[in-house]
Amino acid sequence: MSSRKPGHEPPPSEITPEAVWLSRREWMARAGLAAAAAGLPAWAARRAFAQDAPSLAGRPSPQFSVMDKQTSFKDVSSYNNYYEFGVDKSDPAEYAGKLQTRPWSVVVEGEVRRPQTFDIDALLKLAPMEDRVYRLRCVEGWSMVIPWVGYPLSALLKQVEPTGNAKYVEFTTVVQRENMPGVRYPVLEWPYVEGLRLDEAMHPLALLVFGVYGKVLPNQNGAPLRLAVPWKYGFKSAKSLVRIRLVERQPTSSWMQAAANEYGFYANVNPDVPHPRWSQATERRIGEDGLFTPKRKTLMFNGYADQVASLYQGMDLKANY
Ligand SMILES: Nc1nc2c(c(=O)[nH]1)N[C@H]1C(S)=C(S)[C@@H](COP(=O)(O)O)O[C@H]1N2
Ligand SMILES: [Mo]
Repeated sequence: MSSRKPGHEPPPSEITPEAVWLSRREWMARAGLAAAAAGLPAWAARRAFAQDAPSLAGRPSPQFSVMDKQTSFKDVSSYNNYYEFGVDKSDPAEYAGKLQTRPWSVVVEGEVRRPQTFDIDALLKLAPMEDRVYRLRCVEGWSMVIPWVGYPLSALLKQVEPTGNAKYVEFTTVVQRENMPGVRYPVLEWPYVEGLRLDEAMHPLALLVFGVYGKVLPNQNGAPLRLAVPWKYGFKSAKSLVRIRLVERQPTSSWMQAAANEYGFYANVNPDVPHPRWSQATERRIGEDGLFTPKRKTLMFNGYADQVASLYQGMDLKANY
């Protein structure tokens, strides 16, 4: 480890997950000590120290990044939807400190030639990390601009060799009953399940995310790994993944299960197709919400139409909402 010439930073791809994990433990210990010293509750310390999370660098990916002003780390990590921790925007930041993100593995199975269980440390090494700035548009009418760190989901799916029968991908996220106060309530059916068509999942924009702002993901953002599917409403970007199943038939997501007339399988951002309770024509960009700040016009496919519109050629996007 110490044989490097001074002045030579290791390239991001050479930063080992072991190093990430060690510094993470160190960070937790520091957070704990500081909490005790300051007489703070543990969650307050975790929040205060969130900015000191271990770094997770990626190479910049301008081709897959937007130029919009980025939402602050504070807003990205304190205004969240992660219903397993509660339905208020502040609940995930307050309660997700309890989520156990190690040990962690992800089962990839179903219509594949080589089903495998991947340890999180293997996943961190599977493909080169990239820095990508994506828009995130929540169906509730707000949006953010977030610098994720991750690599294309396709890199993982190729490892297991999908069979000709694989048409869809089903994503299942973690349930830790003791650590997730929200799963006591039947807001959704737990675990949280989402799905993509296989060609959507293989699209280069579909990102498997491990970090944000050059750091390991805060738990409230879906540690240790989550999806970012930027042309779809935020709920498609499932957090804290534990199972990925390649299937022949369209999966039923937790949101479809809860209200099929409100949440469809596709959930492509579309200003012309209103949700039954909310117009989707405009959005409030978090951090820009002054009293006189005009709302932004929501863009078709969240502004990613050039890259993804061809996936839906000939489809009725009102029927397939
Ligand atoms: N497991 C799980 N994943 C989830 C959710 C959730 O409640 N549980 N909420 C979704 C919704 S509605 C949105 S808008 C995004 C929010 O991601 P962020 O909090 O990192 O901005 O996460 C999505 N992924
Ligand atoms: Mo959302």
